[in-house]
Formats: sequence, C-alpha cells, structure tokens
Amino acid sequence: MSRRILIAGNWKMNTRAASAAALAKCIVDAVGNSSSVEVALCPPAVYLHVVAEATAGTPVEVGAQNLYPSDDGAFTGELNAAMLTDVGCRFVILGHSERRQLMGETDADVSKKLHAALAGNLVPIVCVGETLDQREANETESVIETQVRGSLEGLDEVRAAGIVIAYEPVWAIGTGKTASKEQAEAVHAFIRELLSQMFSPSVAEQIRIQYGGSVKPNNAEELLAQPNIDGALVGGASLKVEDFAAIIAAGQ
Ligand code: G2H
Repeated sequence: MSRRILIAGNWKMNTRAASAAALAKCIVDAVGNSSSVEVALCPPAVYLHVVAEATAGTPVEVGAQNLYPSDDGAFTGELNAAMLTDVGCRFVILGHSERRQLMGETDADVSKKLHAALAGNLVPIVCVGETLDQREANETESVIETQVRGSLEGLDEVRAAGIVIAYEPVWAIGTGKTASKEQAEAVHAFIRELLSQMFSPSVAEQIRIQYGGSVKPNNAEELLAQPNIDGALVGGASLKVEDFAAIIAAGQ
C-alpha cells in the first residue's frame, strides 16, 4: 500500500513571532496549492497561533512539540490536547529524545500522552531512537522494541493505523551525522515488522514511519526513496526555507 510522505519541521526552541510568521509564509509559498507530500510545521507552543494563522486555508498543517495528558485543571505551565486543537494543531510530537534526555520523559509518559493526543483528535508523532553507545553495543533493536512497545502501550488496532512513528537515532540528531539509507531502512523495516506483530500486517502497512536526524537536502532523496521510510522529521534544516523546500521536493 502507498503511504503519503509526511515532512514535518520541528522548529524546537527557535524563532520569534515575526520570524515564525515569515518562515511559515515562505513555506506556504514553496508548497503551493497542492502537494503530493503532506507538510507540517511544529513551532514553539507560544507561536502555534502565529503559524496557524499564516498557514490557514493552505495545505500546510501545524503541529505541537509536546502536550500534557490531562483535561483542564491545576497543571501550571502545561498545555493539553484540547488547547492544541483549539489553536489549529493537527499533529503533536511526542517523546522526542531531547525531552526523554532533558526532561526525563519515559515510555510510560509517552504512552499517556499518546492516548491523550488521540482522544483529542491529534495525530501523534511518536519518536524513538537509540544512542551511539546502544548502537555500538548491538542493542539498537532491543532499545527500539522497548520504546515502541512502551510508548504504544494500550493502543488498539483501529487507532494505531493513524499514528506516525519517527525513528530518530540520537547520535544523528543535530550532529550532522545521518544514518545511511541502509542503516535507516533496516531499523524502519524492523519497526514495521514489530508493528505487524503488535497489531496486524495491514495496520503496520498503514502506519507512517518518518526518519529524523540531520535530514538535509543532500540526503533527503535517498532516505525518502527507501521502502519503509515514509517521511522526515526535520530539525535544523526546517528553519531554512530553501533547505526545507528542497526536502519537501525530494519527497514528491
Ligand atoms: C532530530 C531532528 C528533528 P535535526 O531531532 O526532530 O533534528 O534535523 O536538527 O537533527
């Protein structure tokens, strides 16, 4: 089955209101009215409304970088799924390795967020990935399996089909080192087989698995040409219009 390529820009903690609006407008112009590739921008939460306004009525969609898994209440500093959809989000990135490392997020946390996202009609982009030490110790598959099973705990087949997984080897994030197309495809194929066992072969065929980690214009085409790579979660290069547009073009 053919899965639609999803290119998402993870702006992380970058931009200001004016530069976020300008960047979003430039990307809207670059994408045009129709695109075979799905494109989403994930700005810092305070600029979600700015980006939602700049992309309104266009094919470019908006995503958040995190959520808190609760209804409204006494959770100072947090944002829930209802708030994110209210400002125009369709996607939410969950369990990014920076949050796992810096904020101590666990697979159990990611699972709670995943269910909150789905209950709130958001499409979760669930991030998994091994560190360099783990890869060198030949633990990549066991680490990924633990993260996928833990992060998707309690997920049923019907809802599973609509989620997105992002494989982001930690050693390739923001380092300029990219997994080779063979390394990336091997892990993506492993994840798809795992999803097939967890849910069913047909559900596994529907789940999009993005690659993330120093995706640039010069490596996007070969990565996106792999049979189990269904898109890219792009950090640094998503902040440069020409680079991000070239990555989108590579997925067309
Ligand atoms: C990985 C990626 C975006 P970068 O974190 O999620 O960032 O492309 O800068 O490695």
